[in-house]
Amino acid sequence: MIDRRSFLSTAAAAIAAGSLPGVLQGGATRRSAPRVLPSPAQLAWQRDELALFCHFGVNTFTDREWGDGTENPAIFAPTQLDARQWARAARAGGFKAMILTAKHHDGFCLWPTATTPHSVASSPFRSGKGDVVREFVDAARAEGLRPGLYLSPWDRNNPAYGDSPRYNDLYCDQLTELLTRYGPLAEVWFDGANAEGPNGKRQVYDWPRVFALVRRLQPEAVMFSDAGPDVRWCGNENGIAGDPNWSTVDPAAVPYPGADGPTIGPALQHGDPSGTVWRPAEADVSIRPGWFYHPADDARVKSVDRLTDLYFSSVGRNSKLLLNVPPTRDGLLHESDVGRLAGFRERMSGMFANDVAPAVQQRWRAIDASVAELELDLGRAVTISIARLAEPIERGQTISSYALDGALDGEWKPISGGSTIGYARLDRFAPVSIRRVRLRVHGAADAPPRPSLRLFEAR
Ligand code: FUL
Repeated sequence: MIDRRSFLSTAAAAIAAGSLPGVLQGGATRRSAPRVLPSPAQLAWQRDELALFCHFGVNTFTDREWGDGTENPAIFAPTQLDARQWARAARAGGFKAMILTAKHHDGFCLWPTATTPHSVASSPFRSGKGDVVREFVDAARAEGLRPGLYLSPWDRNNPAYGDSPRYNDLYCDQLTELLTRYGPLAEVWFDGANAEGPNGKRQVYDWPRVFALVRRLQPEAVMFSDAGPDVRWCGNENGIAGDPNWSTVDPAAVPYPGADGPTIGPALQHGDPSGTVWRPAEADVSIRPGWFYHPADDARVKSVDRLTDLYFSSVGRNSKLLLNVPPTRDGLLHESDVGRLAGFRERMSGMFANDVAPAVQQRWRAIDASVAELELDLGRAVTISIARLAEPIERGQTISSYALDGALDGEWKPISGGSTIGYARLDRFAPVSIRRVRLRVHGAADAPPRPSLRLFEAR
């Protein structure tokens, strides 16, 4: 007889937690619409797993998080700026992409733009001849990393801001410069902040125009904002993706960047199994308390343990980790931060060094229309403490719950279990000795695809 107990108890627990409505009550809903699939750019974005975020600009020199736009460009004076050092540290940490704040809310442009004098061209940096964006993209590529750029829609300096058509033209001109001067970009990042307040300026952004411009000028880049269109925000700035976390969403649930309301948070965190667009979640977080560098935070850089937790709560929950490591006033990453990145890489290499089941025969069979199982006999007793599950997302996302059981000699015992899998699901558990393993998966709207399962030896 088939033992469904552990799977059912996992699914029941998920339903009790409100994360799996209807899985057991109604059985699987068969899918009638075509599967929603990721684009090649979205797949490449997800496979990077780790991207470094660099918040750098006038705030670095004023010790603030949000500049008000009145900063004098003369304060922007990094004397040892070395973007290659940033890129080397990122690469050494195992990162595959890197995103720079080309312009933050203060409106100061890190490239010599023709749209405003409020830029590096008016600063002492490289005697007004410098271009941080150029140095950044060149350094990223030289280290094999894919560059991306952040261009804040909110601009507290530009006089056109609030005069909607005029600012929209200017914003598109700035984007055009960034998208045409610096070669291929992997990601274009639009944050959702706009805090002018009740008596402040009201700017109505032309998002369809912005998105169409990026698509036309950089068809291979993914666009991030709360609302996508390619990658969505995970709903918090703590690097913690939702559970469950579907890469599909209902586009009406988060209609535009910066949209607010009680339903937005859950929609960003969890996605929607019957969503009609592929829009995976990106989990952003800073290695320090703030996004910009503040000397007072030098002793508050996240530990290797914390960074490891973040990997599990982002990549390990079908998301991507965008970790901010802000350059200092010198224009270098601080040695503490560089050390943490290297320590993180070392920890990862140790944790994922010994896959105990790389070439073991696996048996895959359907239990019924919505449940299937993978069974492995490792041929020897091993002690494991991490499981890495993955769904073939190039064919969409289907699995809505899973249960992992192990057996040494006798009966199956639960090891872990949960809701969605997607690109990756990472489970950590107390070391357990097993010889046989069984992974049961439930498909939400289709028969579940064969997942991959990797098990790592406890160290
Ligand atoms: C937010 C901004 O307000 C923060 O300063 C930071 O850039 C963060 C990543 O996005 O919207």
